[in-house]
Amino acid sequence: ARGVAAAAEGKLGLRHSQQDYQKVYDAIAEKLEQEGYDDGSLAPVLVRLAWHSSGTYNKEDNTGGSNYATMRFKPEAEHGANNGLNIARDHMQKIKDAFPWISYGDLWTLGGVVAVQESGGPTVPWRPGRIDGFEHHVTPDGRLPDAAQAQDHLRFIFYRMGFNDQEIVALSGAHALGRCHTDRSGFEGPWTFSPVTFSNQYFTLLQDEPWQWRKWKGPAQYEDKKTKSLMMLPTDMALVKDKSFKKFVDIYAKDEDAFFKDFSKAFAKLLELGVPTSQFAGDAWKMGSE
Ligand code: DDH
Repeated sequence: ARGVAAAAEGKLGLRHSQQDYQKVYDAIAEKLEQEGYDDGSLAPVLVRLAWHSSGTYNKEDNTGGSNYATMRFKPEAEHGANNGLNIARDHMQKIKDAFPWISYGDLWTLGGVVAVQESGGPTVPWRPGRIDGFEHHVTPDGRLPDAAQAQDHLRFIFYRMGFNDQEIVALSGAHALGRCHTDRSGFEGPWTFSPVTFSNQYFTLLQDEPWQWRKWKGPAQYEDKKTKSLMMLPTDMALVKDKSFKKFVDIYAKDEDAFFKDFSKAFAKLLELGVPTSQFAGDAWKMGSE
């Protein structure tokens, strides 16, 4: 098993230390804020890149996941779910140019960790070891969730990755960050009032606000009755319609620490899907900009 790790290191030329990766972390962190882009930060779209590059995993045949960074290849870049992620990939290419020794899979997943932590979220343990693969590693379209569907679909998609109901709800809390774009998914608007701050507001809003169908020409989505400035997808609302999911929404709405703890665990697990343990040199690190 160590042989594979050694081969991976050989391919990279040498083994890099935590301090080397911390420099990459700092370079990503330094460029998160982008005046004029969305709500002023690239963090949300970098989290989405990390998630979509990992969420293709299928535990049945061990295909997909973050190992090979296959979204670099046209077929996967063009999967409908990945619309707009070219913005995140192009941005991360500038970091890659400055640190050419890092693999794309490590870079994109580290980007997700930086984005969550620098937006005020929990520390997410992370370690390097992913290797760049080939176009034949691209998985078929349809492995990421379809926002128009409901609880059965969520379970079908996330159980395939190896997650349970609690982890599905915790991961969904990432929608505290960011917004939907009509030219990417067709949906429109942010989930929370502070879309560049990682918090449990997604859950408090899901629990407390009255939501109604938005009347518009776009795809079916919900709006909050009071301000009509927030949105929920049909898959988001499934978390309060389904009893087993709702139990965890209530816990996370009440207890932000519980959400942070569970999110950190589930997100770290997500980012390692499809990576053979033998490619990791040791335990995960806690990175950060102290
Ligand atoms: Fe998501 N997500 N997501 N999401 N997601 C969108 C944006 C963002 C679904 C659909 C959409 C997760 C789960 C789900 C983020 C993180 C995560 C958009 C809008 C759609 C649609 C894209 C656009 O128009 O720009 C669905 C469906 C699910 C589900 O079924 C569970 C998970 C698990 C995560 C995660 O990171 C762990 C983030 C962040 C965004 C905001 C992106 C942005 O540019 O802003």
